[in-house]
Amino acid sequence: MALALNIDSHSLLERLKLLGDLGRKDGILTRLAASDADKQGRDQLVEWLHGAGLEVQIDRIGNIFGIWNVESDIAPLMMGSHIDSVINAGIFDGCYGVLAGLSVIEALRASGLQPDRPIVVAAFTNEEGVRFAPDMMGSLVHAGGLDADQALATVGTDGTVLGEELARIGYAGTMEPGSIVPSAFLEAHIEQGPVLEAEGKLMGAVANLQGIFWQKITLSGVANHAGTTPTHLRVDAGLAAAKIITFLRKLTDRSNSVATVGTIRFGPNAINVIPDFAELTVDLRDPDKAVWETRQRDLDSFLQELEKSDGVRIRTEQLARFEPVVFDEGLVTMIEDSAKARQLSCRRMTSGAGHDAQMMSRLCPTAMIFVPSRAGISHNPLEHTEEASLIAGAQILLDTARKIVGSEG
Ligand code: HGY
Ligand code: MN
Ligand code: MN
Repeated sequence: MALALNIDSHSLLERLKLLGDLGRKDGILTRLAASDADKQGRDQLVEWLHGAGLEVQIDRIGNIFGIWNVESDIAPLMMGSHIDSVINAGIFDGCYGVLAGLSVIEALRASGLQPDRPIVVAAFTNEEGVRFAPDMMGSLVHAGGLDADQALATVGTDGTVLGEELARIGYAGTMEPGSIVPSAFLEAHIEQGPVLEAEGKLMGAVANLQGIFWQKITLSGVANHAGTTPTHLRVDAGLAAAKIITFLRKLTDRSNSVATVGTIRFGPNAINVIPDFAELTVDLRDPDKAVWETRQRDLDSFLQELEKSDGVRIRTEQLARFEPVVFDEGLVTMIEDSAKARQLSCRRMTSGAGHDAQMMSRLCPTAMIFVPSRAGISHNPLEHTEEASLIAGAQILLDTARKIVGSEG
């Protein structure tokens, strides 16, 4: 019978609240990658990692690693997620996975149990991709999917350069990205969707994660007088942009696909001038690779039609394209068994959101643990998960980690 081991739930919950306040301005939490707010969160995390007795390494893309060095010829178990946020965010997205991973390491070290391999907790740079595209950038570079120098040269939505921003906040590390190739990667995360709560399930064993396609679309029309230009003589970039938004909803309605136009801007952006410029971004996802690829082709054909019908010129730029991934069956089963052993209801599920685990699955066996999100809300300050679920999820992470590193006691 394995020795029961528990995480320090009080410290996990306290740290989540504390980290959730770092970078807040006028009550709004926005901790965009490589910003001053991100630095505050990073500094606090590094302090906690040192306090846990871990070796701290920062790589060239600013990924942070807390390492429990153990003499072994087995590659490390890695757990982790991200601490950067979207705009006006909640406090659990990403942070939960990093702090749960840290609490697991602390519980194992306090128990005196000796793992059969090193254990690492990671906080990956720029998972959200809101300031610098693509998202999951730090873990993508770590997994070899994007060249580090190319990533560092990325220009953000605010015109800054990622590498310069990381240097400015003191997180342009020296370790070569990808230096730590784990034997397994586990990520605990809030579900950010409605499924677990709707089904009254406490845990999610994430078996797969949907494909993500991000594209910037720029439309050029003809600026003209809003009052004197008859409708049939207009070349209206704003109208064409609106047609894209409604097309995407029609394309994905009543399907497994989801499409979002989250940003849009017009030029010259004046109340009485027909816009000659529109720029928007598309986020298009589906768990089925073939369907996801068809949707992208459908969008492409629609844009070609739109150029003809509206006389606008359209340019597209791909910002991210990550295929659906299937996680490691063995690890998913381990997570299910850990939940069962603690009589926690659990169901297998797909992740609608992108995660660092999506990238790490290119390197090693990977899986995720989900805990319920109240009303399925996330990327919103109302994001909330009950304390009991946060603790239970971290416990499952600990129990699963113990199975992997042979510290069942
Ligand atoms: O976009 C996503 O799904 C993640 O939150 N970066
Ligand atoms: Mn996240
Ligand atoms: Mn997110």
